[in-house]
Amino acid sequence: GEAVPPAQRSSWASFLKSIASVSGDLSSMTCPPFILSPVSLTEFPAYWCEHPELFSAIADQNSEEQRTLAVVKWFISTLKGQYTSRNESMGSEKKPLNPVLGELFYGKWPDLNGRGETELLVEQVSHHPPITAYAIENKSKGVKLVGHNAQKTSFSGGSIIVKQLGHATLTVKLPSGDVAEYLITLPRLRIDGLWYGAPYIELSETSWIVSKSYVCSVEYKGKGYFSGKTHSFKATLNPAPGFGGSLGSHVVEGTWHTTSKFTSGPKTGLEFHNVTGPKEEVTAIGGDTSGEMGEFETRQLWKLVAKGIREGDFDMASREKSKIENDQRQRRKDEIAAGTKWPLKHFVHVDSDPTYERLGKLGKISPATEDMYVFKENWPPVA
Ligand code: 0T9
Repeated sequence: GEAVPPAQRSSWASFLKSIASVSGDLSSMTCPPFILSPVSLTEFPAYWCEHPELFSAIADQNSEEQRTLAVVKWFISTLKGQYTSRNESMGSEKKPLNPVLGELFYGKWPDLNGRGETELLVEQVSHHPPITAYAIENKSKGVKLVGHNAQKTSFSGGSIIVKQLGHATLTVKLPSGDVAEYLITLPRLRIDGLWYGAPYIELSETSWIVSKSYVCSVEYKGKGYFSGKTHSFKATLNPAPGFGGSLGSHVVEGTWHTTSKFTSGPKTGLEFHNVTGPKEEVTAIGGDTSGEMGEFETRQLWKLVAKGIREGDFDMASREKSKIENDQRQRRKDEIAAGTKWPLKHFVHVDSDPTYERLGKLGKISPATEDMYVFKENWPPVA
């Protein structure tokens, strides 16, 4: 454990031992302080839109084929932020703050160069297991992403394996009045580098982007696999059954944290995505107790815990964290006593998702159905 501060080596070693035995949900495990992040998981859905111009560009395409390519390009371009940004900002992957039930995060990306404003809304819809639901919308362009996330973790060969549960649906309002739908599933993660105290993520297996006209698989490989390079992927776009006559096939290969190009189809040789330039972080909305979100706004809620972690005052961090957890326990007890349930603010939980079932079949996605959190359209918040 070279990256582990000497005083925390034994606690890191016992943490590693315990993850080998705790399977399923790592979110509530106690970690040595050096590996704690001051950012809650409710902020992570912002990674979906750190290239707002690629999100809005989905609406600007004039054919089904071009639109699908724009969706895949936007998706691939989010991966660098989703899976490597903590290494860049904090030196390694870190354990995010585990959100409380009802925790909220709202944000936006401004309207620049006619791309329209994009709004983000996140709500922690379950605490145990942790489930985060989100909606991201560019209203002026008619592009909207709604999804939820959960994780199932296990330990294998010294790495943490994270199976992502949940999915997202992207909808695009077309000039014709129709709505194009894209089902998006999520890759599997392996967290390596644990032994050294310097965790980082590699992606594996396959995720899907499926609409009624196209099936796109994205295969992920790390060092030593098809291109030999870390963070490699291969995206294969094929027309869905019945669309083969009018739509073309494409293959794209590269590394998702840098660039990729077309390797098969009419655009062979051309660049596909390029994320070597800057990204645009979300602007958080709210965050003071008098606002609509009150104490449940993530940065407000975790303010003192985050300050403790950032400034190395871990006694304060753990004291403040205990306060939040005790308050949560009391709320759950009170709800049981009153026979009530915590009301979700923006989402409604349902057991199955018809869009997932219909499109999932085209990509042979398993499981055959998944639950979902339907976004109530009572948003954006009145500023
Ligand atoms: C959805 C993303 C997800 C959330 C995080 C596995 C993880 C929690 C979930 C999947 C986002 O769209 C993408 C990126 C990073 C994922 C996190 C990485 C991570 O380590 C945590 C888990 C719960 C841990 O904190 C494990 C313990 C820790 C010591 C390893 C650094």
